[in-house]
Amino acid sequence: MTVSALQKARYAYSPKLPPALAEGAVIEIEEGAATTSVADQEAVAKLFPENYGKPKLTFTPSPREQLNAPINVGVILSGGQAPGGHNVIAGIFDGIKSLHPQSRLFGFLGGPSGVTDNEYMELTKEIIDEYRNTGGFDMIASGRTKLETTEQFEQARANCAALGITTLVVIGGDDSNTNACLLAEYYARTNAGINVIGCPKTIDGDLKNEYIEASFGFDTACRVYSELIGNIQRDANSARKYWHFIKLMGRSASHITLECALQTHPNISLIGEEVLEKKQTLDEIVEEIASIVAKRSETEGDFGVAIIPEGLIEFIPEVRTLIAELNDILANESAAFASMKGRSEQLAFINHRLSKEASYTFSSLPVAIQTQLMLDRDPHGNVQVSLIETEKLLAELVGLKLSEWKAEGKYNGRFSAQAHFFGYEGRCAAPSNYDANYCYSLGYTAAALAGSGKTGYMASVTNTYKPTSEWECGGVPITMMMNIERRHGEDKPVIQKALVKLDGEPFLELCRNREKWATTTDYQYPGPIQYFGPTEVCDQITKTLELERTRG
Ligand code: FBP
Repeated sequence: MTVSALQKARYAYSPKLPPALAEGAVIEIEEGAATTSVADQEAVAKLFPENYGKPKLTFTPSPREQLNAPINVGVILSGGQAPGGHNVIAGIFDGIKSLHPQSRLFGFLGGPSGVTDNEYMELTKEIIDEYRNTGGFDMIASGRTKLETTEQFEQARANCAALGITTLVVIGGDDSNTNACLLAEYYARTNAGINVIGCPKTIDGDLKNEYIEASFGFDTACRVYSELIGNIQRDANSARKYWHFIKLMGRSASHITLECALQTHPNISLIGEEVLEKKQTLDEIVEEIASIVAKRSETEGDFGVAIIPEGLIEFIPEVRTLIAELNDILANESAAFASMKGRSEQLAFINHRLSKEASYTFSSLPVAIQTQLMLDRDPHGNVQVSLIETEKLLAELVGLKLSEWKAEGKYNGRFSAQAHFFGYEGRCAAPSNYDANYCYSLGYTAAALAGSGKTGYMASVTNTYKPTSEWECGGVPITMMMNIERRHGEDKPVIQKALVKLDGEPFLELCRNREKWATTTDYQYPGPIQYFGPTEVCDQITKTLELERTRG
């Protein structure tokens, strides 16, 4: 295999570990007080009698101590790719080897289905070394199969037992970690002899709380998008003839858009959570954008950049109601819907079942968007917002609004729009130093939890806004993060998504600046991720983490 010069250099990078792990195997654990879930305590406790209330765990630096016998661990990558996944696996590998040199790591292939279908490979040093500090999930590949039925749990148990696996590590987002917790509960209840540990992954940044400071991949993905936004801003400011509408990944929460806004200072940054809070209609959003376009046309020129979170559409109250109704219809009448022939039959089927208000909203949307809203949900019941072209919808509606204003003599500019979607471009980038260190530490922490026989925990590494010499690590009970939500037409326990807090420092920082960024041209150009060089360039943390932890 030939590798690029950068990749070769990155192989040589040694990720840093928190002091509690740097000494080698960690067995010293400090247990905190009993914990409760973030909401719906009674219902969550009832569903997780084995795991609910477990204490939070903190590792303390301790002398090297090895296990008496090796352990076998299985690992699954679940959901969308996020930079740093390979380092989590490398961390697990090195961690279990430090616990006992004969310990073995098995990677289940293609996501959670690997463990039920018994598709796996043993991860040896040679394989691991080939992927250290690289982006992507291609070492074992990922998938979105949902592990939820007893039959799947039993298949997974049998396949793990055959390999002598006593801990399964699930690297995933909120939905995958919810299922990891269900699996942990089932295995504890049935004395299966298999523990389950989660790791917080998602570029979306919405799996975080007091103890999970960030989901891995968010840092790198935002840096890639910010580089691209900066490049487009330079182009916009050079050509001065286009308005660029850029949709950014982030299925529900708008953390990515907010972080990129803070890194690049675009003229318009829409935040879904604010739209919901202000109950803004689609028309109001369009009017707000059009007003900025018109104002800039008179002062700066007919150019600008607007960034839009892909989840925006779900935050617009009337569209949110529509999507909730669509979700229930598509979940409860999937067979009948599938039997409809052609788009017009499908539209009639849906319209007939929607409430009057939802039907009105649905009918007012362009047909392309209607069709995109009817597409299959993912296995967790989510609308696949990356397939909905909100950037084109907004560009089109803003164009129409400006034409109206022109006819009324209120606007005299020239509006020409370009639409972009940045998502997949950032998910497999080589992890930044932050993600390389964080992911390796998460994997090593998961190994330590496995070595201590813990289950139902998520690996946690905190203080990451400080130098690695001050990082702390341990485990957080997954039930602590749960509440009850409606999914696929049913109430289910799920990890609560961390949405953008409107009273949080990152959003307040945007508010303090957005008038200036809208009316002037104050673009920032962060440039590409730097892996080598001065620490203030290479070891930056996200603005979000910095503002949340140092000013929050
Ligand atoms: P995860 O939550 O699984 O990490 O995935 C996040 C994400 O990248 C979203 O930002 C995006 O909407 C979605 O995955 C795209 O999914 P897919 O890879 O299936 O197209």
